[in-house]
Amino acid sequence: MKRIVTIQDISCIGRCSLTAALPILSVCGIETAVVPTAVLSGHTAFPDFTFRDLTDDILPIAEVWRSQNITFDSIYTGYIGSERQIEIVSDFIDMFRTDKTLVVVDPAMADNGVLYKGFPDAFVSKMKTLCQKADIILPNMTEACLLLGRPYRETASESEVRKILHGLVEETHADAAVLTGVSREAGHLGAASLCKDGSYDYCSGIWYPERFHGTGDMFASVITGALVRGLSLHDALALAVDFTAECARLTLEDPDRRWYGVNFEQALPMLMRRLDP
Ligand code: PXL
Repeated sequence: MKRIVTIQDISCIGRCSLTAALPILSVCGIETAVVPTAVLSGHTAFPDFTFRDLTDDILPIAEVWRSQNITFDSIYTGYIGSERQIEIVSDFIDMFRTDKTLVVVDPAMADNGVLYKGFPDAFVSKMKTLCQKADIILPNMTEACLLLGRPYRETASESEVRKILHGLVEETHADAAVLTGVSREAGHLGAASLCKDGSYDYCSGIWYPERFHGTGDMFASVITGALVRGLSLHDALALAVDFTAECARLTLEDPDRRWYGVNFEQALPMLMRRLDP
């Protein structure tokens, strides 16, 4: 069985980061080790929250794992709480990466044109250095614009999307960049990708006109799980887009839906069926 380590926070309530990545990767049939970067009472969109920083636990965990010869097929990083923590996560990648490791960096730091609460502007250039360690990066439009120092625009033409993706691949040297939150036709929302070899791809699903929190984490977890399972980037992209759209549909259908995250749990059977038909 393949084994991933995912490095991100535990938002105790909020349906994001580890509480989403862990069940999604388990459904993908992948053993999932976790390195929690921080424990928050809830994600940073809650009006207030506790934050226990676990930066100083990361390298001791890594050192014990190294002494036990534990290896990973993939290292997948998400929300990281501080610039110092990025440096330590970067050291973690250096400790465990081999020629065969797939390093996925979701630069989870911003949405809707703004950085998440608590991040200084300098966080962006630090996150860019982590992206430079990745095989695949998965920014949304806000994160991509920040990483490239471009002004944020909610919509982008196809040529702008291609330009952004070219910029990302060029400046991070990642094998592939996947840009989420791209809309090319009315009523559809999807993701576009560009590989180092110049191959461009776009997949879309139905666009539900509502802003949902945490969908980037669902998308990143599915694409990582699918790639580790051996799917092509195109198939992984299509699956992640469909899963995210299904999460949105199920959430809108729920009269008791919560404001802070999507009903991804109800979409897990669909993910399982698509991976093991
Ligand atoms: O969904 C991304 C995310 C993860 N973790 C924390 C967050 C957010 C987004 O706001 O605040 C703590």
